[in-house]
Amino acid sequence: MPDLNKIANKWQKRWDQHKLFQVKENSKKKFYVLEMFPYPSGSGLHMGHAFNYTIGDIYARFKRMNGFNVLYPMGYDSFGLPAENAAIKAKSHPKKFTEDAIKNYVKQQKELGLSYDWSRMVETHKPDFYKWDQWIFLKMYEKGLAYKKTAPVNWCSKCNTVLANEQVTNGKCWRHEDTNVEVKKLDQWFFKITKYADELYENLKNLNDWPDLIKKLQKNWIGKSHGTEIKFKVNNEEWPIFTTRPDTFFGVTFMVVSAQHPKLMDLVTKEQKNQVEKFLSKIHTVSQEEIDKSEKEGVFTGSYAMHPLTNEKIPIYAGNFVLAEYGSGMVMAVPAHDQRDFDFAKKYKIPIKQVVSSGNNELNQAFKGNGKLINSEKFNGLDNQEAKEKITEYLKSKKLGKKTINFRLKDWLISRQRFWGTPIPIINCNSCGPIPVPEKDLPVVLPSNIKFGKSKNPLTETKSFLEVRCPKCKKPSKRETDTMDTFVNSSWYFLRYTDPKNNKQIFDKKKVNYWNPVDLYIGGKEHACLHLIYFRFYTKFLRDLGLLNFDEPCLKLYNQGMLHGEGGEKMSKSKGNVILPEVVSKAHGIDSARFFLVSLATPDKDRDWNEKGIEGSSKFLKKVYNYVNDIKISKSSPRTEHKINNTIKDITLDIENLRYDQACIKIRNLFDSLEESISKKDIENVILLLSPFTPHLAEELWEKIGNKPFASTQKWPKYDEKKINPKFEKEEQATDKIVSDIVNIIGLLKKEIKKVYIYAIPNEIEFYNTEDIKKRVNKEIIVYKVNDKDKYDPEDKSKKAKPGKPAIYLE
Ligand code: ANZ
Ligand code: ZN
Ligand code: ZN
Repeated sequence: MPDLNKIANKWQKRWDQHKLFQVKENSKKKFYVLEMFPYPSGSGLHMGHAFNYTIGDIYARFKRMNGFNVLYPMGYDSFGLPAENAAIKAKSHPKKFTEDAIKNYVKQQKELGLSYDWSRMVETHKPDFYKWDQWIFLKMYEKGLAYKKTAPVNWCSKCNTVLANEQVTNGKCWRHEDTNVEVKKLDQWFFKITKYADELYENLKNLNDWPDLIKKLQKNWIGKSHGTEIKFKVNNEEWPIFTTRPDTFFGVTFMVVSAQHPKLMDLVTKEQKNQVEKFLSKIHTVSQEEIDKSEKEGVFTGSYAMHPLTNEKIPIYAGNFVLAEYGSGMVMAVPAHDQRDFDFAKKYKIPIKQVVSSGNNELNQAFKGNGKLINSEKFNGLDNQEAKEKITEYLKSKKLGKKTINFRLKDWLISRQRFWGTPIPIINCNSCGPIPVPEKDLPVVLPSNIKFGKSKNPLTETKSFLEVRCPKCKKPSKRETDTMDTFVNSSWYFLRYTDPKNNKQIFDKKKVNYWNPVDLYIGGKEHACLHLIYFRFYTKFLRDLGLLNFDEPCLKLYNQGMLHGEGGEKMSKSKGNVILPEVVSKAHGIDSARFFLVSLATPDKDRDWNEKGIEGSSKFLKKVYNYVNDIKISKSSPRTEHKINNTIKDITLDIENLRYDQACIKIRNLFDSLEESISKKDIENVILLLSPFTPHLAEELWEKIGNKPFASTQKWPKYDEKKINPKFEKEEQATDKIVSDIVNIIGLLKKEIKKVYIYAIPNEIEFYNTEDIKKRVNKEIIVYKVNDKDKYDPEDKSKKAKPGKPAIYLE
């Protein structure tokens, strides 16, 4: 019996010694396989993570064997809150937690047999990495894309920091599903991602190999909307109001300004002040989620807007369903044609004026359909779709409005009030204001002598960090103590892999453009509107700096499925169903786990762990080992040649298209039909087919048949079309079919079966290979021609045989 565990150890060591998977730029065609790099958590990897990395590893190995120069790197997204919180608890430094965790990750990942180029590892908490975060910040600042402003922001009291909009779902923190996010007004740093809103939106069209779901989520998030901006006068000030329905312009009966609007109090009259303040104290946030679920509520501000065409006075309300940062934060409300406005008007007894004819005079809900305009002065009688254009044109001619495009996407709030992140390279001078740290002084390094005191961010109390002279006027000043959102690191780490040790530039232009864009990117769908938008933004920004010659970071995105515990539950410590790779390796060998995990379904599907399943895989691999151990290398029969060449043909396509499960089935079938005598070339090919899936076993067998290492770097087998024989193929299909029929019938019968009689029509009899079928169903098999006079057929079943469908009798 082979010891799969020992085999794995042996080959992992040799790969390491020979630096087998290290790559350099060359004249070959490149292929970049990337997995989203992990946050190195203290609890290490479980089998679910192992599954993710196996998906990429199989692809990388396959492409490598197919002659590509494959970049397949790994690194660690090692800044972040968990390490900081752990350090606070233990009164130590997050660096220690982080680096211990990374050591453990590297060890675990090596034990999975992943073929990374380890010389390219990046760790984002190291100054030689985050120096370039800071450099990018300075470039953004230079171009006006990094700025500071006081804004209502999302605050998580558990994280003790602000969050980006992308990090708030359903009004809760992304790390704390049980914690409501509060809105606070704070002075914060932003990146102007909105500069690229249109390109980020429009270019989704060109991402043909991205999952539709992700593209749809990003589209909604960016939210491009065509409409008209109309200027309303409020107390002698102009308010540009955004509407997608200029055709309903004459139906406006009130206005609603966001309860969070910075200028709200300017609109509130003395008489209404009390009422408004009472209302404001009641509402918490005005986020899209809140708007979607909570009841529309508001209060009169005391002010009026003037309708630009009718000169009517329109009352302005403050409301909880208007976003402060969309359009101008005020809407023209048309209760007859918008349901929110309708509900609001009913509640506060505001008139409802129909301007698109619904055919009914009274409405009991908003009419959103199309129709002819009414009550709209000279636009009466127009189709409302046409009226959109006409009214907009008219407003334009009067300089009262214009066509416009609005985006939902907001600028990315990047400051965090926490320690364990990239320091923002800014010095706050009392005389000069915020001054960027000169490039030559980078990196601004996190101090090591810190104490986590009462205020959560020790940077605010660490003098050696804090006190510095202003680069401009040289007066004593203070460093910025906010650090950057950890998502800045993952926005460009994939570029640094191409030149990870460069200490002169962020990366070499030639190198970065040789390897990029990423050809296959594997990761979870939960990043749709976080990382996967940010890294597109960074790519465009760095392109515009002249560093990159491509527009999109990755050509193909693949969302892997989840691995659940036995019984289908999510793997978690509290449920006690976490499967650890170390434990599985010890019991079954890591190759068995790799083979088992990808054989269950295509890698984008969820799957359950299953002890029986892994045992089955391990048994199969031992059978493979024993087969190679026992073979006589001489000649292959035509049938074997056929089978091997046909399998190469199929599997090559299966792997290329990430149908690993199909490939595994075909590998199993192949071993079912191999004979004891086989040619050297053929057995070599069979071993190479195994190599992406079970790389350690493949190396061992490669050596066993007398070859020099390494199987991992051999050429992928080519099939010979001439050896593929249609007759064998028919036979195979017929056998597969009859085997599955027999298995099904036996399953239904629920009685002990010993013999299986098969009655085939005469010219098909040659398709049914008794030995083959017997091997696979494990019963005695007797095959007759239907017209055989001497056949045993007590129930006259043979009459039922048809072409392609022999009859079966069981005993
Ligand atoms: C009048 C109107 C009449 C509207 C009607 C709709 C239907 P999208 O597609 O999302 O861009 N709106 C404008 N600014 C807003 C803000 N800050 N917060 C919440 N809603 C706002 O939606 C644009 C529509 O949303 C605009 O068109 C405006 O209401 C509202 F029968 O104007 B509409
Ligand atoms: Zn939180
Ligand atoms: Zn100064």
